[in-house]
Amino acid sequence: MARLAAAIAMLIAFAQPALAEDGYDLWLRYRPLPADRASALAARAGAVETDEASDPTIAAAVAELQRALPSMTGGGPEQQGGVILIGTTRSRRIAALGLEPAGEDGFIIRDVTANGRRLLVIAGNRPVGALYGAFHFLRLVQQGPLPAKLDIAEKPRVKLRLLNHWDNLDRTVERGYSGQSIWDWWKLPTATDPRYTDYARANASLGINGAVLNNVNAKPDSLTPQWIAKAAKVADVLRPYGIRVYLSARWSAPVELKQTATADPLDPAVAAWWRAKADEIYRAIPDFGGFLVKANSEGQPGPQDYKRSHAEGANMLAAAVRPHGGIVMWRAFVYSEVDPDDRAKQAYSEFKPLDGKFADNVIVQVKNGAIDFQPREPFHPLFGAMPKTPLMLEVQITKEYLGFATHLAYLATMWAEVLEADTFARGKGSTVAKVIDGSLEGHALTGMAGVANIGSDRNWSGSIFDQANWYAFGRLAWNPDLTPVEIAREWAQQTFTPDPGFVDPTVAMMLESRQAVVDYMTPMGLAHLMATGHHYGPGPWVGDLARPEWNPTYYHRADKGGIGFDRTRSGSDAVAQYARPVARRFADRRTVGDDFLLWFHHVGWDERMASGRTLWEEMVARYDRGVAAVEGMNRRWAMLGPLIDKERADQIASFLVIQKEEAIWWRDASLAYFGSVSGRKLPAGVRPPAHDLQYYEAIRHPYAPGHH
Ligand code: BDP
Repeated sequence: MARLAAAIAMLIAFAQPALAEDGYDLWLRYRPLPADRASALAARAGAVETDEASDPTIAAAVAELQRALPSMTGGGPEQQGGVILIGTTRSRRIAALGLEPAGEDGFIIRDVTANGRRLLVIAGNRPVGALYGAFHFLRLVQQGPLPAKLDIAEKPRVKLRLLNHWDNLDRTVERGYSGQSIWDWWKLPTATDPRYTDYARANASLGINGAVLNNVNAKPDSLTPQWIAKAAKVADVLRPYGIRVYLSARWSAPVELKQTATADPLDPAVAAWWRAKADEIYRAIPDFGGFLVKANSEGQPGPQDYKRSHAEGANMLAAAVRPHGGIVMWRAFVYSEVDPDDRAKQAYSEFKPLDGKFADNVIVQVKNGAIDFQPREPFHPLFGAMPKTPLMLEVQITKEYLGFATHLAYLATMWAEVLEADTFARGKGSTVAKVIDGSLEGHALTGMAGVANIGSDRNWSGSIFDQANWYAFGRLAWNPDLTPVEIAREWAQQTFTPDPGFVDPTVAMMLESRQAVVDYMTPMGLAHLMATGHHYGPGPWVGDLARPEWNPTYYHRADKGGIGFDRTRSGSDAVAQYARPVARRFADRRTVGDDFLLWFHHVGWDERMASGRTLWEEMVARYDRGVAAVEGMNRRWAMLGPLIDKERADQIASFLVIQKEEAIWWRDASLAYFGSVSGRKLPAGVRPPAHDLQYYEAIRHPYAPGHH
């Protein structure tokens, strides 16, 4: 009997977490380290100590270390070596060390000797700083051998680091390609899911500190007591991880809920309703972050329905949440079918005159480009143009326009391109990064939002490589100056293996991947050429939709003579919305560069490009280059896949095949169409499209995911 009990105890002691590599563990895999690294780690960090275990955030940090370290070192409690001391500067032991972490969310990781004992200290001013420090430490451990002495101090550059979930109350996800919403609204608030905690851990590991739970195309129901209780339950689970909950608010909610006669922001009854609603939400969620609003955009109601401005609308809501320390994120993604002006100009035209008119707890949320999350857009002209208003950057992590969840497109390169772009708002060096981190104009309220790619799929993001985009978003929101290559490297090291034989070529593939998508979908500054509705696959021929600016033909303007949207003075003059040096560069055919050529210029098919080719030949070459890049990725993965686990390797391999087929589809359909419009023949030796144009035009995909 005793022997049996002992055997069971042994089994329990040696039970390892299941090692299935289905992607669920993301970059927090904590797999056993090779023996030398394991013993070095145990000697350094065999046990965890804290004086603040009663704090739920510190407890979460300790739990993470205690889950990770034994798993990586392979050691049970008897193998303890060095000690990690974790906590805040409020703890006496940490205060005695004289460490000074920076800011509210910053942390320090340092090897110290105290009373003859070697300690690895992870400290923040607040518990969440310590939590971020713990995750940072685990990131380093998973990346390879630790340096002999750690002395790290970090703090985030941006205050609001938020995911925007476009999740509907029926659990569908607008533009979501990873299954259903992770929020199982139907079962909330009584039942939660362990996934919520793992979601929180993953976000906290990156420093993401907020989540807007519901779609910007919001329903009024999400503001009813029933749904507030559900959101409150989610907030309870996320809170220890430093993540606040926000809600998208539908402008006309009080009217639709039959509680006010109007949604006019200047009507006192409307303001009173929102104040009471905010009070009610804060009673349920004391640290509620605030509201995100899509107003007067794509059919959504808004203050303009009552002849009031965006600022009047935003300020009314801001007053409602102000007593509780809440904020309003007001989206600048607006364009109107009754405005005949270039869609790319409309957000600037509406918002620029409102600079200085927003309350100080309002931040205006601006997409990276002026149209709509296309594979490549020049930076949005509002960046740098509203110095008196805090602006937050909105990027789309879910790949609505870059191949859904199957195409490999690493988006850090796209986001870095925007963050590094120089607005010249205050002379050279006025990058978008400095606009959104507040340093250019001295704003304290700063932010970056990413439209989440997270769903109920076992691997969270629909594909393994799409996890890298969630990861990269969080890392860039923490520090917009991190480079795509360093982010890709640390992600791949943690997600797969630190082996450079795998990591180096995988990172190289990631870095090329977004340009490949640009090349096979929308080369040379083209944009918005996708099929209608679901946005899956090519539709450059579409020109019969009700609203002019929904038609691909509106964007490419191809005819017998040439292609491209003239946004110079001879056209829509959108270039004039940029600061002078930028406007000059974009307006000049010699300086605009190939990447944005057709975004700003209408160019003759036979005009010569820098390469010496005609425009038509250059476009053909780009489409071919895009397809070739994906073929190359398939070949490379055939070598790399065997270096990792079969389950993930096989899924990646099969998705690369889908990407190849669809790259060819995009290329063939686009060339068939543009060839027919231009009347130009394919250059000698170029493979003709597999089918005629009618074939591509007839393709329908009524059941593509993510549609709304
Ligand atoms: C577009 C999406 C649409 C969103 C909209 C937005 O197609 O589903 O509602 O952006 O950002 O790209 O509001």
